Amino acid sequence: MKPRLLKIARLPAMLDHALQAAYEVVEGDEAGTGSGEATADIRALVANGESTVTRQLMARLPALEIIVVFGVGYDGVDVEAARERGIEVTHTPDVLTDDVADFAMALLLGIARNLRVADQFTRSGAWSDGPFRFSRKVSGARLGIIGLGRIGAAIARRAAGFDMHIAYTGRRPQAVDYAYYSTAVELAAAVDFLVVAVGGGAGTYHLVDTQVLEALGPDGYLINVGRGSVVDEAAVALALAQGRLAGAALDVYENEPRPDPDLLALDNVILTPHMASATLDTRQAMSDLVMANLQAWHSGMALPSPVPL
Ligand code: NAP
Ligand code: 8YV
Repeated sequence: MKPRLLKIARLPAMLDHALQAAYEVVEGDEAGTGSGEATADIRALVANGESTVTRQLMARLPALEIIVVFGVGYDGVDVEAARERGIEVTHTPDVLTDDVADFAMALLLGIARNLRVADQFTRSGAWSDGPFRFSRKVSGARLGIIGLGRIGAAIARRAAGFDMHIAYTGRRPQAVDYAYYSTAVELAAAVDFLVVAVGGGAGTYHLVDTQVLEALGPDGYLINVGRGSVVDEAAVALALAQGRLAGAALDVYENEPRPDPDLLALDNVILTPHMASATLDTRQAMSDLVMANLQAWHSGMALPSPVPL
């Protein structure tokens, strides 16, 4: 008999198939099981980077031994509650870093050069009435990165290829040649493009607020590939509408899958559906890492990618 596993998030078909081959997959939700199935023997739970795994959910799963997150971000998992119970938590770092950094640059270039509106302009025939308006030069501009971790550092490496002047903020300075600012406000005041590459959770909630947007200013651009909770989305919509911010390109939102409705009508914004890591190659690598963590746990081996202590 296959062991039973609780799945509480939508996963790509390739991972669903791999899970189904090894487990009896019980489809559930963040409140427990959706179908009312018994959960007393469930020892493994699979979630994704956007999932919430509360202490209450864990309490409904008395045999739970491992929470496997399909994603690098695990801010929705109550890791402290898991530790108290000796439940392992794993995630999928590194394998998605390149894609997310590539996508951050695509968003940055896209909003600076106005790609979304330029495409509409060409399709609509408006070009016959004259040329498209000027856009913003990226090469040589000043870039600020909030969160110089795996993804932030990969963005910096790519931006160096555009001769950008790179600065960052984090909880502490790192041994790198980029300029360090101890606060997001100071960083925003010093750059043209501000990229959020930090994870979610209480420590980063609304790190980008009205004050940071004011510091970035009417010629500044905001890009978010980190977590929606890091940015005060209503404040961004207001600043864009009032011309206090030049543009924003967002892949993540406070309330997914519904971006703040005030953003939808604006021209100076690009909105993508949390897709920065969603290439076929990377989804396969993330799926493989999920399965590798489960297999290691089953055979009592060291887990390939537990969340850091
Ligand atoms: P990481 O290596 O852990 O990097 C996170 C960085 O954030 C660390 O360098 C950390 O540096 C910094 N940090 C933590 N708290 C901070 C704070 N309060 N203020 C400023 N900086 C802070 O993680 P990663 O692999 O780069 O991933 C980062 C995040 O990207 C994930 O957690 C996830 O939310 C997001 N993500 C999004 C997508 C997407 O599809 N859009 C895909 C993958 C990941 P210090 O410790 O020095 O502060
Ligand atoms: C995924 C993410 O899209 O890794 C993360 O933290 O946010 C993204 O890579 C997500 O986890 C899959 O749903």
